[in-house]
Amino acid sequence: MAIIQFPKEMKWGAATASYQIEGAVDKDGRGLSIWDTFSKTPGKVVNGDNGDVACDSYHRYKEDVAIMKDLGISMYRFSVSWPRIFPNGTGEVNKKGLEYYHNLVDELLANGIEPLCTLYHWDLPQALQDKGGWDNRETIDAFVEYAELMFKEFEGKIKYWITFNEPWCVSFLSNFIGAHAPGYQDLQLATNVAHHLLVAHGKTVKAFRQLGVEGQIGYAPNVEWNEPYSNKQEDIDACRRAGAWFIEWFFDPVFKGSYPQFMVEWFEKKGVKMKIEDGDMETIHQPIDFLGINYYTGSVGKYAENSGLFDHERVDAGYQKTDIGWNVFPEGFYKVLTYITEKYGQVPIYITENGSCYNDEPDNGVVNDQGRIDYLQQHLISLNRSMNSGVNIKGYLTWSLLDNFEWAEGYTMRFGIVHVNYRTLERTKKNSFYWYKQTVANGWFEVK
Ligand code: JJW
Repeated sequence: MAIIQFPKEMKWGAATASYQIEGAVDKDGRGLSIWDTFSKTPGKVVNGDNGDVACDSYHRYKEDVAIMKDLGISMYRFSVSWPRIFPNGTGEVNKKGLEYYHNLVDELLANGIEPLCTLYHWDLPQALQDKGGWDNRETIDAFVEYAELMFKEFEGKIKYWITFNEPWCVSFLSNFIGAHAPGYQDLQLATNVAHHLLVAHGKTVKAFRQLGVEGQIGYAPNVEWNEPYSNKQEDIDACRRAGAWFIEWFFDPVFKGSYPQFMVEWFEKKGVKMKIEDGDMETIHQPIDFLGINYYTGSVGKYAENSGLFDHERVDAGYQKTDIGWNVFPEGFYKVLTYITEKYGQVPIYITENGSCYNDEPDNGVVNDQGRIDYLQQHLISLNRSMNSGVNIKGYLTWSLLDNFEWAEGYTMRFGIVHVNYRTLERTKKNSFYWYKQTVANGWFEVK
């Protein structure tokens, strides 16, 4: 038995994203996003699911805030649907869209919950995709226009801002692997997109400073831990490349103002030409107030000639898997956080996502998701170890408050601590909700 104790100042929260929970896709003047298009393209999403209704949080946000209040969290991370604000991506502003987020934010503040707002959680206006999306540098300016409007509109109400959620997913998963919208398979395109996201991030941080917004701004890359199968140099190097695709590729430009040279050389061997314009790297290299980290999983891997992009292959090392098939790899959470701190310094970190997929259903009103409780406990122990090793953790937000639209997996994969019945839209608090509630209230838990 052990007691795992967290500092009193630690913020506890939960996270969601617009397209995954809101529904109401044709309400109040919302424009289309690339996820409307993608989810309605046959074969892209399991069961042909889409976000038309999702959790209907657009209409049920008061009920959802009441759930958060009961949970006792001090912070809620949500994202804004860009096409609700700019139905055409740029130009005319849709007042009704702003009104929805004012209502949500006011409800949060009235309940003592700090809003943490993500500006881009994947729902790019389709109107901008029609002009090339993130491959087109005009999208950078459209994003800054949208961000500036949001900063001014919510000044004094929203104090924590995130530019981009999971830039690796937005670029490589969506434009090289092709699993997410817009679904292309082109490494040059994906590399351009990754760069343009970083430039848009930097320009937005600059605008935030120039406007003198009261608050803090950061971004939220997703990271995985890649553990070498052996201490052979070729295994170590393969895992270093696989890991750097998430970490160094997206961190070095922001924290050091350059791309990792060994990765650039590897990409150039694959035929990629870096398209960097004068001033881009200085723009990206802006001090940020905090780093958001999304961590779910890690894996053991080894060198395998001509395997994938990096001559790297995962090895099934017998770890338990969540229902989506991802390894439960809590030591990777500790390792990645200490790695980032050693490399980039003691930057303030919010864990903006961490959670697991277990598809337990209610039984007489009870959802016994013991797998999720175990996952949470193991990852919070790793987090606590990292904090005791000098990692500057300010807060922890679990993914997700609610079961929701899990992108290409549709509604088949549940990450919530609250169950959602997608037929009736009824919410049922899972056992993990009660475990987390107690942990949040105490600031500690007992390992059993
Ligand atoms: C990789 C699948 C083929 C979300 C991936 C699929 C295809 C080689 C969860 N984070 O819903 C990563 N999530 O919206 C943000 N994070 O490859 C929030 N990453 O591989 C959550 C999916 C993901 C992924 C999913």
